[in-house]
Amino acid sequence: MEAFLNKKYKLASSENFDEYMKALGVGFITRKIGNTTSPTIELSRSGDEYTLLTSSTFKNTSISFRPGEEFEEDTVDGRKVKSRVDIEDNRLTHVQKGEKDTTIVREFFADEVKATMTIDDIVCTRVYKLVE
Ligand code: ACD
Repeated sequence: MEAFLNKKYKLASSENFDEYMKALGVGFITRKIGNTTSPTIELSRSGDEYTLLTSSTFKNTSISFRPGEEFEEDTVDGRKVKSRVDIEDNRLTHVQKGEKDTTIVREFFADEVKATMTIDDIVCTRVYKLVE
């Protein structure tokens, strides 16, 4: 994962995000914002703690975690969940357990990050391109 630290990737395409947000119980107005916002994500590391920063014109959020250790997360849409992130090679697997369980797998590459977000039988795919 070292090769992908401190790099900014900006959302370039998104499929099924509205369905994903609906399944999470996100309301109409927030979904509108979600569907028209292109956030930037950036992963950094300090010692064995990683931080994933998500920035947008709407809100900025960040999670800090040690791989494999559960932590409490307040999500951008207002859920309180118990989260855990595992890192394997270039893949970050983020599981959120709450009223609804969801998994976000982020695969890092030199030029893009591919996020696959799953809830129930709904799969949302978001691709972020390296900001040069
Ligand atoms: C991303 C956004 C990931 C958001 C994942 C789940 C949140 C569920 C619903 C979103 C609700 C509002 C979304 C509004 C804006 C989206 C960007 C916010 C960035 C802080 O990682 O692509």
